[in-house]
Amino acid sequence: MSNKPVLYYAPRSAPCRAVLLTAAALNIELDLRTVNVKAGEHLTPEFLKLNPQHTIPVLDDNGTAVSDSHVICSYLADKYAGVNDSLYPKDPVKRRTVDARLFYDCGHLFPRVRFIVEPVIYFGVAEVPEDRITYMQKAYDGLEHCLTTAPYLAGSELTIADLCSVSSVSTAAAFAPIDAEKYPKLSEWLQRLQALPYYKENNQEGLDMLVNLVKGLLAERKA
Ligand SMILES: N[C@@H](CCC(=O)N[C@@H](CS)C(=O)NCC(=O)O)C(=O)O
Repeated sequence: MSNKPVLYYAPRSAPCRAVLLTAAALNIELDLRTVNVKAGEHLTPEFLKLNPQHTIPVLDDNGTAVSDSHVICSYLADKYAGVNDSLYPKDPVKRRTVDARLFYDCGHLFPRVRFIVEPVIYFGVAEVPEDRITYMQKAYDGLEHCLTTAPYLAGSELTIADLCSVSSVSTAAAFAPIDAEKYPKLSEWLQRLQALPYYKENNQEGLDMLVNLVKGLLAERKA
């Protein structure tokens, strides 16, 4: 008998929240184990055996270790979605669009988010430089164009690209507001994702914890 897949994660982390959203969309129960990055729990020999790159999230699916949130989400969808493959289509033509959107999150969205929040959490920074906010907002443009003719990033159906991107975008928006006049489609998309029945529990709660932490540290240091 196989056990529930174990997810090593932190509720505040955007990539971890992407996996929680995907698991909820697929109706998969995970065995959640928190990892405290600030305390160095991701650098223990046991954790390094699971993921030598020492990032969270990491999934341990009955002995199969999977790292990187985008890879975990595609793995979960491939393995557990059953006949309805809309979250991560098997058709190579459809899948390539989803993959391109996932890589945009991995290469553009999340790195810009992390350069806003991580220096505050880990390096005692007292202010987010204006150019980081502007640089974050610049990445909204690529999303707006994806959404010109479709409600979701890869077309007419919700995919893991939306779930991975929304964890980054919702975090970004707390620090680099989305101008609804400039990015109307992106603003609507965010509201569409926020209306998912599993969004609050699997993204909003951890997001609120992160935003309160970062804004609290910034306010303390400004005082
Ligand atoms: N591309 C990775 C990024 C994961 C990542 O950088 N996670 C952060 C926490 S939000 C982390 O583990 N930081 C610790 C480290 O990089 O050593 C993913 O999507 O999983």
